Formats: sequence, structure tokens, C-alpha cells
Amino acid sequence: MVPKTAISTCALDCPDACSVLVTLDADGRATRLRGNPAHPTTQGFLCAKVTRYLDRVYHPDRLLHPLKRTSAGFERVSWNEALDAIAARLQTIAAEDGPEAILPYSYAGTMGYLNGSGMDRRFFHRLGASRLDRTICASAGAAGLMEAQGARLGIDPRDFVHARFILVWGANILATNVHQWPFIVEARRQGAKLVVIDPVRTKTAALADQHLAPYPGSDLALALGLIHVILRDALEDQEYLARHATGLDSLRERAAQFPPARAAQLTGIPAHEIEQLARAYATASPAAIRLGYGVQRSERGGRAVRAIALLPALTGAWRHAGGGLLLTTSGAFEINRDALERPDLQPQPARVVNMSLLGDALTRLDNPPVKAIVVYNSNPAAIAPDQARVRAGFEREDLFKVVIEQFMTDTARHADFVLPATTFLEHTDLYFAYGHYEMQLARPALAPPGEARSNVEIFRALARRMGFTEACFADSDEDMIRAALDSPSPYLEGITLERLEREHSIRLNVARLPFAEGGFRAASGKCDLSGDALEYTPPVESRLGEAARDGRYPLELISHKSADGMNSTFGNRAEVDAQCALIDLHPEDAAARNIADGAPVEVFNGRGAVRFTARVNGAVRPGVVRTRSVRWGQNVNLLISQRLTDIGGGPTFYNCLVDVRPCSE
Ligand SMILES: Nc1nc2c(c(=O)[nH]1)N[C@H]1C(S)=C(S)[C@@H](COP(=O)(O)OP(=O)(O)OC[C@H]3O[C@@H](n4cnc5c(=O)[nH]c(N)nc54)[C@H](O)[C@@H]3O)O[C@H]1N2
Ligand SMILES: Nc1nc2c(c(=O)[nH]1)N[C@H]1C(S)=C(S)[C@@H](COP(=O)(O)OP(=O)(O)OC[C@H]3O[C@@H](n4cnc5c(=O)[nH]c(N)nc54)[C@H](O)[C@@H]3O)O[C@H]1N2
Ligand SMILES: [Mo]
Repeated sequence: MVPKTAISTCALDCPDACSVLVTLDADGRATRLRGNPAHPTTQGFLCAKVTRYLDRVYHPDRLLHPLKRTSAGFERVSWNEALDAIAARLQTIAAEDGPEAILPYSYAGTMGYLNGSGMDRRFFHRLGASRLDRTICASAGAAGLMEAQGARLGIDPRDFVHARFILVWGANILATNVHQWPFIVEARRQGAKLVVIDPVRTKTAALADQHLAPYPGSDLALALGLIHVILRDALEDQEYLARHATGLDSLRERAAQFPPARAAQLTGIPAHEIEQLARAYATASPAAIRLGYGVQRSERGGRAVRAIALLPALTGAWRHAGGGLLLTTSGAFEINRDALERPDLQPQPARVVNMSLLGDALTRLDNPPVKAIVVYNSNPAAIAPDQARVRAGFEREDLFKVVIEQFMTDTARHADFVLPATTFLEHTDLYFAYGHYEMQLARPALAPPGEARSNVEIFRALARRMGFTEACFADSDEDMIRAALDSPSPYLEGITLERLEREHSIRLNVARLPFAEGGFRAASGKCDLSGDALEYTPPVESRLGEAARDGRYPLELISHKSADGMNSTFGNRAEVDAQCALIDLHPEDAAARNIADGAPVEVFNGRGAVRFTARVNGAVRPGVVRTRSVRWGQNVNLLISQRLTDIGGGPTFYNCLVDVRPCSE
């Protein structure tokens, strides 16, 4: 018999949002995952971690039944018992402390709308729970991009083939966005030059024509240095600017303060290299910038993104196929959020809690204090900053904890009830993407294992037990998809459930050249160049910042993503864990501390100390150390502060001062 093939969509939090072909045997068991060759960006291949995703689906440690914590450990209970007990406890807390004492906590464990921001949102809105500001990843960059462009749109990833100059800025394409890489390879085959700006010599940086390594969090100064040279040498596109931009004079004033010599002192990149890069970028055409999220995980990150996003407007790069900038495509997915999430169900607008400040929320927040947390699509005990405080919160005996999970994560271990969740291969969902413009629908390819249920089913069932009688709590998956697609946005015109059932993946109606003729959506309708807000002072927690003055923690720590991991999702895999246990030091820093390659070390600052194995190599410059994130258990986030970004309320994972000392095995 010919094996059956199902079409699915990878739901991991990744720009590529791949279309996946699932081979099934006669018993309906999946035997293989492949990239869909018919999908315009997946192009027939998957990353290494998703190629092996079936190991996760069929892993012996998959959670298969609801569990309840008892003094003797976790005990298996029925769904009825678990849901009844959870509903009763939430009702009591809502009655005694007010519903804002209940906090939902979720991020992008799945990028599906239904399981990520569907029935769950309806449930918490109706309950009147605290609302979660989902800042942990991209909110600073989104705020910066919105200030500049007024829209979270960018170059179609496929159009990078047309570029003749590609600037990859704070992005590790080969680790976190591999489906972008073939388009860059093709452009280079046709003569394009590739420059990477990254404090770390990543694999992507090592393969570039040129690698510039600024000090962490100094990108705003670098961008202003580049703008200085472009304006000084009159390399701007005056015609484009006259028609599609405002605020040039104030940008000119700001950039005047950042001559290459000053930018060099602030960023650690030699002045002549700044001059050279500015000229190369501004005179090449088409010139593409692939901006990653690395830049915006720092104290000046939001405004750095804003300044970088001005470059293609300044040079008129947006006019050309393969010119412009890509940070995200997510702004094109203008679904009907109100219909999907139903904020109108709130009894009154509830308070908002910033997810990046979870440690404080669980240990310091008052009026009311958080008395219950319901976690799904996230592993905050591992991934949130200031881990000691987050853990102290989860260890509170008076905090009622519900965790919906596929595996027994750090967070799940703390739970009063653990509920088993399906994977993307086992439930229906509608998917957006942040690295391409395809909307996708995936139906279950596999039956759920054990008693696992989708988030949608779980919140539907909880709503029933709470006595929520609104019709939306009885919506089927199809009802919810139709509600989401029922949007006045021209981008979604003609995209229906029926078409998605047939085609699986449909490109939104976004122009291939989104800003060639203006089309910016900032308040002025133009690209906002004004430089007033683009003031640069070094991040507090950086080598030139206030926190470095006493010299106690002289090293800047970056904890970017691991190629084989997905934040903490694969933290149960030994090889991912082993990678995240390494810390790279420059030979000078290692020698000064008597640290040999392979030695056990402690990385520490005022927030705590974490053990790693030292790697002494050329991955970083002196003064910078690097680890990959995020492993389970005590990890790098113990060292990270809860300080927020300049705009967008994001975390500052990549502005972190530490020192390193040898330790015994
Ligand atoms: N394999 C894999 N893929 C993933 C993920 C994963 O964990 N593993 N995570 C997914 C998620 S949640 C996201 S948000 C995306 C993010 O994907 P990326 O945008 O690639 O994000 P990061 O790995 O955070 O950072 C990218 C690069 O920025 C660099 N960087 C750090 N600080 C600075 C700085 O101050 N300036 C500059 N110029 N560069 C800096 C880092 O060294 C890193 O190489 O990837 C997604 N894809
Ligand atoms: N030091 C440091 N910390 C970081 C980062 C960093 O670069 N450095 N990156 C930050 C970034 S960019 C992000 S986005 C966050 C990510 O942090 P999280 O959003 O917590 O992401 P993951 O660690 O991947 O955890 C997702 C969890 O969701 C579960 N899951 C997946 N699908 C489903 C489902 O359908 N239902 C349910 N109930 N659960 C599901 C998975 O099993 C997994 O445990 O981490 C942040 N933390
Ligand atoms: Mo992220």
C-alpha cells in the first residue's frame, strides 16, 4: 500500500512557519516529516529539529493524563476531577480576591491562532482575569518599527534573491531562520555581498563577506553613525524622501552628533569600517536588510530598530525588488482579533501585567496579589528574566498553579494541576508567520496520544464548568476560523476556510514592494525620520553604562538562541542541553582568569551564579561572553535583570554584565 501523506504546518515560534508533509503508515502512525516542496519558502526541506519532531510526538515522557500534585508527588486524575477542581478554585479566588488575582501566562509555544489566542483569550476575558502584555520576545522591535514605518511589513523573503547587497543585522539566519538562507545563497551566486552585524561570530557571521562585531546593545549608535555618513556625503534619495518621509531635518541634527569617530567609540567598530559600510550600503542597489530580533533585546533596542528601519527610506531602497528591510511580516496578518479573542466579554477593562516582569508580578504585585496562574504555550520558570525571583514566585504555597503542557517542564513541575496538551500534528489550527506572507491551515494528522487535549478543548471545557453561557464558548474550530478570517483587511480578501482546506497555504494580498510608493502608516502617512527620540546613551548594563562603573562585572553576556533548540522547548534533549551548558570566552579574558578551554566555570553577578563549561575561542571579542539559551533547570536567566527596553516594555536579555571564575567540578 502507498503510504498516506497529510499536510501540516510547523507551529514552533519561528519566522519560517513551514509547511510539513507527514507520512503515515496503515495504522495512522507518522513515520516521517518532510518539508513541503510546493510551499514557496519551505521549499522541500525542514530544519534539523523539526525533521526529528516525531521523536517528541512519540516520546515516552509525553504527558498523557491530567495530574494533580499531592504531598507524595503527582497523581493521575480524570479530566472531570481536574477540571472541576480547577474551576472551583478559580471561582473561589475570583470571589475572594477579585478575578484580577488570576493571571494567564502564555506565549508562542504554538503560533496557531486558535490554540494561542483563541478560546483561552475568550475564557480569561469573560472571567475578568488580569491581562497579560505579551512582551517577552518582540515588543520592543515592533514598537520601533511602528514608530518608523507605522506597519510591521517588510521585504518578501523570496525577494532577497534580487538583492546585490545584503546586511544581516542581529539575526542568526542559519540557526533561527534557515529557510531565508537559500535566497541569500542565490543572491550571492549572482554577485551579492553579505555583511553581518553581530557581537558574536555566529555560523552566519563566519560565512559572510564581512563581519562587524559591535558591543551588545550599541546598535542605535551604529545606525546613527551610518546615517551621519549617508547624509554628510549626500547619498540619500532626495526624491523618495521628499515624497514619502517627514522629519529629515531633525534626523540630520541628531545624526550630526554621531560622526564615525564617536560611533566607533560607542560601538567598538572602527570608524573607517563605519564609513565604508555606509557607502557600500547606500550605493548598492538593490540593498536588503535582514534585521533580526537580537538588536531589540537590549535597553536601547526599540529605538535601535527604529533608526535601522530608516535606512532603506533614506536611500530609497524600498523602490526596488530585493530592496528594503525585513524584520517581520506579521503586520499583514490582519485577522479579526476582536471576534477571535472577544475582549468585549470583560466585565471591565482588567489590569495589564507585563510578562517580562513575571518575577515581580508573582512576588511583589498587590491590589490584588496574584493568587492563581494558568500557564500554557510557555515555560516561564526557564525563559523569563530574573529566574530566582520567578522561581520564588512559583514556589509560593498560596499560589494556585495550573500548567497545560506536552512535557514535564520546569514550570509544570511546580503545578498543582498539569493538563496534557496536544502537539500541532494532533489539532486543527490557523497559522500566521513572521518571516513570510503565507496564511496556513492545518488539520490533525494524528490522533491525540493518551488523554491529551488541545488548548481550545481545555478552555472550552473549563468555560462550561465556570458557567459561562455565551454562545462563543460553544464555537467549533471552524466557527473560530471563520470569525478570525471575517476581516475588512484587503490583505485577507478572498481567503476563506474553504480555500484554505483546498490549498493549505495562501499568500496574503500584500504588495511585493510594500513601500515602493510610500504606503507608510505612521501618523503622518509617511516614514517618520524625526531624530528627536533617537538619543543614544549607553545601556545601563553595558561596558560604558552606569552598572559597569564599579568594575565588578566587566563582561557583557549574550545568550542567543541555539540552532538545535527552540527556546526551552527541546530542553529535554541531551544534545541541546549540552550546547546550552557552554560559555564562550575570548582567549584574553580566559587567560586573565586562569580559565582553560573545557574548564568548569561559574558565571556570576549580583543576581546569582550559574555553572557552565568554558569554551575559549574566537566566537566573541574581549569583554563579551556568549552562551546559547535556554536550558531547563537553573540557567542563564538567573543572571538577567528585569530591566525593560526603551519602548515596547520588552526584556533586556542581551544587556547583562557578569564575571566568570573557575570552579571545581
Ligand atoms: N533554532 C532556533 N530557531 C529559533 C529559535 C530558537 O530558539 N532556536 N527561537 C525562535 C524565536 S522565539 C525567535 S524570537 C527568533 C529570533 O531569531 P533571531 O532574530 O535570530 O534572534 P536571536 O537569536 O535572539 O539573536 C540573533 C542574533 O543577534 C545577536 N545579537 C545579540 N545582541 C545583539 C546586539 O546588541 N546587536 C546586534 N547587532 N546583534 C545582537 C545574537 O548574537 C544572535 O546571533 O528565532 C526563532 N527561531
Ligand atoms: N536568556 C534568554 N532567554 C530568553 C530568550 C533568549 O534569547 N535568551 N528568548 C526569549 C524569547 S525571544 C522568547 S519568544 C521566549 C520563549 O519562551 P516560551 O514562550 O516559554 O517558549 P518555549 O521555551 O519554547 O516554551 C513553549 C512551551 O509551549 C509548549 N507547547 C507547545 N505547543 C503547545 C500547545 O499547543 N499547547 C500547550 N499547552 N503547550 C504547548 C511546549 O511544550 C513548550 O514547553 O523566551 C525568551 N527567553
Ligand atoms: Mo521569540
